[in-house]
Amino acid sequence: MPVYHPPKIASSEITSKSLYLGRRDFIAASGGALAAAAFSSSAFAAPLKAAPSAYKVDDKLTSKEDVTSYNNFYEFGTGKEDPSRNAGSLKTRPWTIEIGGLVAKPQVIDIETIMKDITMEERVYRMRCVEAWSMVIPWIGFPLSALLDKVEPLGSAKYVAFETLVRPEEMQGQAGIFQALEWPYVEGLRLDEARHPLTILATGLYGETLPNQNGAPIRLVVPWKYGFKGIKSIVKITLTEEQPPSTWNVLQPSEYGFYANVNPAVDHPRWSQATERRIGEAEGLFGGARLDTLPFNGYADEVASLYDGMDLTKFY
Ligand SMILES: Nc1nc2c(c(=O)[nH]1)N[C@H]1C(S)=C(S)[C@@H](COP(=O)(O)O)O[C@H]1N2
Ligand SMILES: [Mo]
Repeated sequence: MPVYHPPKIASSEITSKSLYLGRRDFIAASGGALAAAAFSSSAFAAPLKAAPSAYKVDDKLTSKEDVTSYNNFYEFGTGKEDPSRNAGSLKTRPWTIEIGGLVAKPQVIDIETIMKDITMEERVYRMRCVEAWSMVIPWIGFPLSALLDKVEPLGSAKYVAFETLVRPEEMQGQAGIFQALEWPYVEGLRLDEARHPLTILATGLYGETLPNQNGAPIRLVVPWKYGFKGIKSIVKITLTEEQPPSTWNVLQPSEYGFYANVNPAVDHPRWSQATERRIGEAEGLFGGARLDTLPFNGYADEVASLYDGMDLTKFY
């Protein structure tokens, strides 16, 4: 029986002095190539063609180095550098996604079929973690609605539930005595959120297939929500009538909601959500140059109407 250790996000992740700065110093001190290679398992990434997209923010891109070496993927450990160090063991082929529940055409779809049948496009999105840091990432993917269309959701379907792979032999954070979360990692969206054109399944970033640490071979990206909604390495999608469980909400409902819309006006009980630290951008000595966090992460024009009439301090 594993011992279940609910994680408390350290305050060092929230303020500017983080492990992340330690990593940079380490790479500089050990002089480049070897150290950099140790932090990157993008050796498996292959070029991936994608159409350019209209969905593109103007913010400066976060470097590929940062996007692929500062990660949250607790299946490979709770440290920011653990996923890039440990996710090389994940076998991403063969890979299937089982799609079922309240649909007319339940099916098991092979990732190769998805890559072949659906047109991929680039989406440059901001990503805002609930820990108050953010990145700008050039994803490659396709609207989740394209996949939902294939299975034909029934009229009774109101939500979409997602599950990550459970495979302790390849995911070292799932093996052993101490485990951070209950597996599988699960997430969910309301069906209208899932069908929104900004909601994508990503299969790549920076012009290549997804590195394992970013959720290969396929993960969810919902740019107006906190990053934990973006469930990685998906193996199962289920259409449901009831609101499905989501890992962080089940773990600590007072701190992490089901909706998790980025909202500078609703603070996390232990830290402010009004500002954020853009990874890779210098902060002043006194922690200056933090960016203001935008309602719905800057996507309010597109998505605010999904929540008309809802009290966002209650449905956080
Ligand atoms: N299966 C799974 N998905 C996950 C996580 C996780 O631990 N396990 N972490 C989430 C969190 S908290 C964030 S911020 C994003 C990070 O995505 P990135 O590492 O690609 O930037 O993944 C999300 N998806
Ligand atoms: Mo996160």
